[in-house]
Amino acid sequence: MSPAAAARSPARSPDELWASAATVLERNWTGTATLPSTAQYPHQWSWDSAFIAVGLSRVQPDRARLELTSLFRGQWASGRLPQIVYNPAAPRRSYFPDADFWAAEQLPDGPSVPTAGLIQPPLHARAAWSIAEADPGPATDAFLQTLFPKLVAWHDYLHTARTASGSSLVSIVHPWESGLDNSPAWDDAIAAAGPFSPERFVRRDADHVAASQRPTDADYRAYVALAARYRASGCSDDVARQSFAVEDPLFNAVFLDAERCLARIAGRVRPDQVATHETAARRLHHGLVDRLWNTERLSFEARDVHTGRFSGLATVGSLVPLLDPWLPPDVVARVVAQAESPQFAGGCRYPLPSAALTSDRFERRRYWRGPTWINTNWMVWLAARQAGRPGLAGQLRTSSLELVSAGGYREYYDAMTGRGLGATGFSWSAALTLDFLAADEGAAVDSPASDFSARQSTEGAARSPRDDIGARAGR
Ligand code: 9WN
Repeated sequence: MSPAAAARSPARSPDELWASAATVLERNWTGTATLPSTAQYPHQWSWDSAFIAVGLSRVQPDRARLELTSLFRGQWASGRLPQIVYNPAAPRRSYFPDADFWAAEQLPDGPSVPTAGLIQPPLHARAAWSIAEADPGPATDAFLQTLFPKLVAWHDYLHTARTASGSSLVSIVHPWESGLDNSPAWDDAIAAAGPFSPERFVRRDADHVAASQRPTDADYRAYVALAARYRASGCSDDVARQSFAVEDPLFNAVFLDAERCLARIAGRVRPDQVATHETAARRLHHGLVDRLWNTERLSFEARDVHTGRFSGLATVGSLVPLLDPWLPPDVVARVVAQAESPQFAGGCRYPLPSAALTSDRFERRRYWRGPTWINTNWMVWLAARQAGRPGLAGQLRTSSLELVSAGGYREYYDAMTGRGLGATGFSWSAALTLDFLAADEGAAVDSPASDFSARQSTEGAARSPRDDIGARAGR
């Protein structure tokens, strides 16, 4: 850690953080999966489970494997991996939209357990690879063998069913599919998809979190109306038929990274398929650069598939394509400069704000329109390490650990003051804290094999918080 970072190191010791993060995950564990937050989100969410599995791989790899295995119980015959796998033990009316809203099991290709019809960013191969790195051995080998075809089916679904004509990129057909649900990047595409016929529903999301930190009623009405339209289309895979269809830099960069991870997993279980997934990652690279790099604003931006127009907005999602290892050096330099500029890290005490601080759409406390999130910090941290940018990576790791240390494991945080916002006892904030703490800060990550051996040798030499928690968890 640099002297500057050390001077700003968290008030709570790494051991305390480690233990408290593991406790949050323990509390949110249902026996087969981890709830994002018991009161606010009482089901299993797709990309949450991936982040959670990354963290669990550091403390309880058996549980990390079970987390992903139970999520894939909800996979549809088409390969679709849904946004939510509903928890039968959740109290009735504790979350909306519920399983009855989707009635997904009634669709011809629907799942055998109740799920939502939408999807979320495909981080699952990254999570599986994290498990492979953290816990090599026969249990992980067997797990990868079983999971590999399911990951392939999920990725195939995205490549074939979710791309607009002539594009290699995935389109999201609802803001909830982005994971950055209320981002200002969707405002124009939502407006163009309206007007929306009124749906009868009761919001549950402001039961536990202040309404000022959640979407406005108007935005929520649009989300529910778009979801109802999608359900009415039979959760159609025809992107052109959907009134909201957007190519998003974060979603597609995560997918590119997932294809690279799947190529590595193939190297373990199906060497004949390595090249297929490397090629798919390359296709996504070309799509990202050709379609989502705005050469006028020198920024990655979401693009409306129907109008071809860029969102015109920089959000934290604009920085995630740094995960692409083939970006031209001038694009890498520009994205890093953007991350460090007054738009993002340079303008606040606790980066990275979810929307540019300089935008007139920035809202300090409303979810995804300004606050800092641990999961986006983690993705840009991973990307910055991969891109050989230790300064940015170190800043994001320190900022994240300071946030959870002072504010607890909250859903998001005020980028100016660090105040915790949204749900409490939030699983991915806890899980990714474990990953930040366990990571060897100096190691390069582009070559997973060398990264893992470097980490093993440092862990072998020094007492790690992981050893304590492993012992407490009875490993
Ligand atoms: C809708 C569970 C999810 C996250 C999303 C986050 C929020 C849900 C909601 O919570 O979305 O999916 O009801 O607001 O935006 O990224 O997966 O933690």
